[in-house]
Amino acid sequence: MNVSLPIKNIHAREILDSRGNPTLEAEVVVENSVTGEMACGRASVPSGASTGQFEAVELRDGEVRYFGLGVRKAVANVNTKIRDVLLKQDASCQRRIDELILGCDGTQNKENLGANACLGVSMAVARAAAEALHMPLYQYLGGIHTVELPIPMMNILNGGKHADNTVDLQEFMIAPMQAENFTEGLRVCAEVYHNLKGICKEKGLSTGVGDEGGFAPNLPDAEAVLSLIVEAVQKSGFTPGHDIKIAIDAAASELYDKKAGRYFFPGESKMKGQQIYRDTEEMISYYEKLAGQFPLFSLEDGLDEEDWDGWQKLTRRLGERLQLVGDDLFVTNVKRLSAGIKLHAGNAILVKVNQIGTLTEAFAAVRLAKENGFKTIISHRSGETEDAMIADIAVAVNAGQIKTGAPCRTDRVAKYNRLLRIEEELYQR
Ligand code: 2PG
Ligand code: MG
Repeated sequence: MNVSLPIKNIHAREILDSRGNPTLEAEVVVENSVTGEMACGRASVPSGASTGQFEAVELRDGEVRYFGLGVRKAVANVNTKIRDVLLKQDASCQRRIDELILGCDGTQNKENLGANACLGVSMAVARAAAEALHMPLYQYLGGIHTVELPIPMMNILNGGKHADNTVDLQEFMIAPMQAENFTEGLRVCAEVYHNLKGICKEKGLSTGVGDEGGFAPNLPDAEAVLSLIVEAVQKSGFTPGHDIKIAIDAAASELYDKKAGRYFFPGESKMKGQQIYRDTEEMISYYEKLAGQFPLFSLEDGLDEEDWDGWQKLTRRLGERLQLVGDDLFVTNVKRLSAGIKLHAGNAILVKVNQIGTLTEAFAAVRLAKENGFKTIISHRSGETEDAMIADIAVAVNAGQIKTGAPCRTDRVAKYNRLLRIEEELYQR
């Protein structure tokens, strides 16, 4: 007898994210048609700070409470419209569920219901289905193909919109290249993180952290950050470029001055006492120089989200040497990713489920990327919750890489700890 999992109830509420802003949490109750058992899945929605302008719409109330950031409208949409459409539907048909949500919204960018409303339910349905079938979520989503733990891209130094320091590029991450498994890779990165803290202390630099748990000292430029990280890697007994490589998320759309047609570096300008601008050519040459001096392997959002020409040039110049990751450029959207593939703009995609609003669409982006030789990285947002679903997703789709912040702040560590448990389940039992 085939099992089905009719949805019995759906409920959403407003909770807080890691920045103290409201976000949406959804719960879905299903019944196992064979055993009659009930199961509940809960999921919460993350939120970005350096959001891409082409992301699906995050519905905010715009009222006085919470400075306009309340999500009661999105919550109401779940508790009425989405609930009405999904009650009695089979939670084990994720694609059908997500299609019904899309149909209920009826817009291209989910402005009607809100991508936060859509995603909360989409995720909670998957979790409820996995619960009802007594399966780990990664296995429910990925089946027997779940073999690969992702390499962590650990953000140990924060800048840009994620911190109040003078570092203009948003994220400086380390990745363990030689670790025999995820558990070891995590240890390697965490040790470097602790040594980076010690070095900052010695140099009289702040050890306060940014939104993603990385340190956020005032430093003059990217070279200074990278030198510090290399020092921390060496102090930890690892070889930069061999054991550990470095990734940058420039989040360049945030630096782009549309009118001037070039990129402005406010922190570097302040530290050096002169206005620092770089045009597209200069940005590419700058990255080229950094890649020559430091063991970089990955560069995310090196240029603005609308600069397709620039991205093509960047990919021609550095695509053989670096993983060039589109985050704001692709926004987990198969249409934008298809354009990138055609134009040879970038060679990897950052996948954030809330950029697009349903699991089915996010998985479609991963599939399209893989079919075209693009690398995939499952990513958190700078505003997170204790929900660690991205860990399960990274394993389920064999993404290869995950970006989920520093080994600091429980909203980040929850994902790493979930991956430790998954690795144990898959390989050590
Ligand atoms: C990014 C993300 C996550 P935000 O730019 O990659 O690190 O930041 O969630 O603020 O968009
Ligand atoms: Mg990014």
